[in-house]
Amino acid sequence: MYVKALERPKSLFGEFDRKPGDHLTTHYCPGCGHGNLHKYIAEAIDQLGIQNRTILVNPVGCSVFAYYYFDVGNVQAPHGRAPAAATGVKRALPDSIVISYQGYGALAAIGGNEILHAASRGENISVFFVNNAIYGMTGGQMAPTTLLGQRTSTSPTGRAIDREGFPLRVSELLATLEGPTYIERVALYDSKSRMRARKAIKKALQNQVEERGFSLVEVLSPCPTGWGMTPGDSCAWISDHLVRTFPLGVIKDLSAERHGWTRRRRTVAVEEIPGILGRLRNRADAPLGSFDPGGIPARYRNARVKIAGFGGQGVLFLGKLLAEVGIAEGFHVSWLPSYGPEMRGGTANCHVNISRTPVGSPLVSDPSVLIALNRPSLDKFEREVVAGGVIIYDSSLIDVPPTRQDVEIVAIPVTEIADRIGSPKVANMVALGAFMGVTQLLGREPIARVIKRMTKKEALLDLNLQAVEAGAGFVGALHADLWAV
Ligand SMILES: Cc1ncc(C[n+]2csc(CCOP(=O)(O)OP(=O)(O)O)c2C)c(N)n1
Ligand code: SF4
Repeated sequence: MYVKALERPKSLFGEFDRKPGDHLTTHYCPGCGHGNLHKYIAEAIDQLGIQNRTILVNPVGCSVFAYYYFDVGNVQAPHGRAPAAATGVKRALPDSIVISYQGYGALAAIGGNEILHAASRGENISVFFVNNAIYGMTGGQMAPTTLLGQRTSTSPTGRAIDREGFPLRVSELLATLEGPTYIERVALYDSKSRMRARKAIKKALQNQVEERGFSLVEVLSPCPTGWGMTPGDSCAWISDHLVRTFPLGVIKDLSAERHGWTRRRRTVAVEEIPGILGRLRNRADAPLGSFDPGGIPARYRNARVKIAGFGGQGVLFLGKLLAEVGIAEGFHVSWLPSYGPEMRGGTANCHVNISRTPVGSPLVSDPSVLIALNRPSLDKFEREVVAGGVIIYDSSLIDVPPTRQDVEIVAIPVTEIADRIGSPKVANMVALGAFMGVTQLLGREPIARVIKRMTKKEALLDLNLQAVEAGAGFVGALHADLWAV
């Protein structure tokens, strides 16, 4: 009689589809630690009963093909970006159990920033990372964790402090942050250390199931190929050398005191959906301020506006103001600034969407309205305007008018009007008035309200309001049928 003591965990496939003609072997080298680690993770998934809600974020590195072996949900992240991808998956599917699996090159070198911030945010994910002190997949190059004196393909005479600096202890570094809940370093070199690793892996997953927050297990793992050793010597090298620089044990553990650590989206009950859709529809149909929506020329109802000029002309403020008024009027809006490195005198432009339907992208690459306040801006953006759109430009600064025949052209001496009112600073408000008059999109009353709220200098308030009226009045004279002041 025999007792079956070892069984393949259900969360690992029995056969692998990776290579035609070979369904039974993995791609790992003999004696590699990745295989053990896969098995322990799969066992823990089985024991916790979470196979059907586990999503493994696969890295780039030796374990890039992990999705051939794990019978769970799988996502492939670019090199080093697994914690960011895991964050996205977990936020989108808070009930899933998300594993970020990485080598140390991915985690401590190119992805150092990703792991730092995922840990600092305390994402409720489980991170398993394999420290084999080199870059395995690409040929055994030096990694941040390479030991002092260790020879690798890129440190053939041994890692030296004066050339390559010290090995990086990421686990200790992360443990200084408030975000992480549980961090432990384990190893795979004998049966005792493997048992310890098993327990730590299960704990990291259990923490996530119980919503205890960010858990990370660092695994000192043999890489016979990269180290140029036999599997047996690799295990001995871990216990004799690697653990001296990377001591084993629990580095941080707040598991007992943390819970409810998942960021939950508000779930919507099925019966709520008609009400929500009704609200959205009403919003899109809502009367627009003091204006009859029928009065807005159809081409401006989902206005895509680009405003451009010199830095210091108030281009960005004008865009912000349009967006704020749009919000006050119940539109969907976005505002995206773009400016050069100079604080003054450089170029500046901004993209504004004021739309009756949700805005897909804040980028306005095909404006229906261009407000150009200097010549370089007109030269640069004139050709972007959609046919049937409008170009409003400052004719006091731009002496060469636009050449487009398929758009409406509104020349308005913005700077001159502002000077006459009393300050060149209010040129942007003159342009706002022109926009208001031409598009009929935003009401005078909400504009005045938002200007009052956003004008910091009391002395400028009256000038701003006058400037808007003057701009609107100027184009009103041109568009008497649309705007009467
Ligand atoms: C953005 C990017 N940079 C570099 C690479 C090349 N690259 C692939 S795997 C790898 C190193 C992997 O080492 P590690 O993360 O330690 O995993 P291991 O292979 O040791 O398991 C590198 C540098 C890449 N694929 N993508
Ligand atoms: S190179 Fe090293 S880490 Fe990669 S599969 Fe081979 S033994 Fe494993």
